[in-house]
Amino acid sequence: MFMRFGLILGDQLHHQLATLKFLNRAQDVILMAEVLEESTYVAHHPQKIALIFSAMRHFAKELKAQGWRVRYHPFQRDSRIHKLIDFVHLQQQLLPATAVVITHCGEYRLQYEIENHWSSQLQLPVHCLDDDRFFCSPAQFRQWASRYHTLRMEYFYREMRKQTGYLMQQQQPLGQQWNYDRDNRKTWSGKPSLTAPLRFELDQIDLDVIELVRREFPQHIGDIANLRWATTRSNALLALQHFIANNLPHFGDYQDAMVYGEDTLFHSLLSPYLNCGLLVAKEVCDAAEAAYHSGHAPLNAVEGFIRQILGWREYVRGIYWLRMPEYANSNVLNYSAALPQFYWTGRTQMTCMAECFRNTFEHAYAHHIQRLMITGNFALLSGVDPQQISEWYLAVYADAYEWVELPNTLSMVMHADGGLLASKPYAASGNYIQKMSNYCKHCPYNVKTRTEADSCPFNSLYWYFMIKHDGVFRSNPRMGMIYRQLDKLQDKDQIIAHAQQLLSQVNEL
Ligand code: FAD
Ligand code: DLZ
Ligand code: SF4
Repeated sequence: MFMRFGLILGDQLHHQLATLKFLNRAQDVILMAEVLEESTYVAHHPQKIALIFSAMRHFAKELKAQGWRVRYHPFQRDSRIHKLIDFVHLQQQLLPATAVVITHCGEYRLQYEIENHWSSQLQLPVHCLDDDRFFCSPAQFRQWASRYHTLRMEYFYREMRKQTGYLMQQQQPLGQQWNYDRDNRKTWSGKPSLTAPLRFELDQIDLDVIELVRREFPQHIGDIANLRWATTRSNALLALQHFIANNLPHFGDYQDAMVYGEDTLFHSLLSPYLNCGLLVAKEVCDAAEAAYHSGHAPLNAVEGFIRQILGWREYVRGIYWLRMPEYANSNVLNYSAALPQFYWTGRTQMTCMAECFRNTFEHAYAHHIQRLMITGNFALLSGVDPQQISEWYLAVYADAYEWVELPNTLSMVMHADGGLLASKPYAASGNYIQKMSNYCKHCPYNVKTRTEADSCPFNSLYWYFMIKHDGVFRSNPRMGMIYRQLDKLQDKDQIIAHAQQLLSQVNEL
């Protein structure tokens, strides 16, 4: 009887995955493997590895219960199986497979290997299926992109709203407005009250994996003890319900807020599940839209949330597959500074940065504004090599996969591609951070000054950034006001000297 292997990756843990729909459970065999190469190509946060391994083990168990034949390789550091292909090769020696089937993977590095080398190395046909967990395929995005000179997310998003019908009525956006971003910039000062993220009881599979990660990856930075992520689909569905019930109604208003000691506010914490397959984008958007129609959540919240998934998430994936592999080397500002050590130790006196690092290391999580406007903003202002900061973002978050991390880091944070995603860089001084958070109240630096010994480092670095890149940004119509302000500053020389001095001893900040 003819039999095929279906290889399922750690971020493809979905029961309706294209591979599973394509194969026949009566004759084909599913392969899954925990391997060294995937778990060390960056120094992933221990919680990210534990989430993936445990979710893989639970998923394999569910497949077996449904009648699939599954061959599963648990992690063994000294095994000969270092890479995914090694496991396929081993199974080939045991079972007479006639082909390998795989759903298109999320990272270029692995997809390239599979497309270009696996068939000849295995001497087997390798069929690659489209990943239909997304609303927009790379081919559809390419077609969309070919019609526009500037690839603005907003235009793409409107097209996706029309295609899916989310929050639409007779081809028009509900409320006669596509985007409620302007309503979504409130600061939070204690009300409405916050609900703690759900924590899930650990079962034996979770405990075994935690023990394994502790033992095998001791050098990876991040706490394993605080693992609170769901590792099964049923628990991920509970996390979705928890978000819709408690946080979605306020998601819009406080989307950009940051609060000392509060790590999650009204955010969903769903990205790790969306990205590894425990949840799919459609069911999450459906649940949010239903909450609007039932009167549970207001339009600005639901539109804001759906835009993140239907808009940003799909858009960055499209950009990634459109622009790779050259994209990964983008560096139009010619940045080369080393990533400061505090990105790995978390030790800095800058309270805003220390808070983001604490959240990151404790929970393998930081919300979007912490990533973009604090740790990202600092890397932009201090001229960090885009590849080093990209590697950091890929390592430290439970939701990090290159297809989503790279465009956010290179384009949105580092402006490394010259402004594909954003018409101006997301550079900000301490003034913005003070406006959107209460971090500065807890900080030894003075957010009001620029060039004193205790001045907020973001202030001089911000103006130094504008001065250094005058030739690039002055002509940008969205930055005219900033340059008019810069021209009026009397202390430019002191700013330059102060910023250069900070950068020369950046690890002391
Ligand atoms: P919420 O605030 O609740 O948002 C809801 C969902 O919208 C998220 O779960 C996510 O799926 C989606 N989303 C929101 N913003 C974005 C965005 N900019 N791009 C893509 N999807 C988005 N997201 C990842 O999933 N993986 C990454 O590796 C990743 N790296 C990032 C790196 C940088 C430098 C920046 C600035 C952002 C990055 N993001 C990444 C986007 C965003 O920060 C996270 O998706 C979000 O913080 C996840 O938390 P949440 O689920 O609570 O999100
Ligand atoms: C992230 C990750 C890790 C840490 N480990 C594994 C693994 O051992 N086996 C596996 O199949 N997948 C793992 N993954 C997810 C892959 O890295 C991911 O599938 C690719 O990067 C493609 O997106
Ligand atoms: Fe951050 Fe500056 Fe505020 Fe300190 S004063 S928290 S460094 S913005």
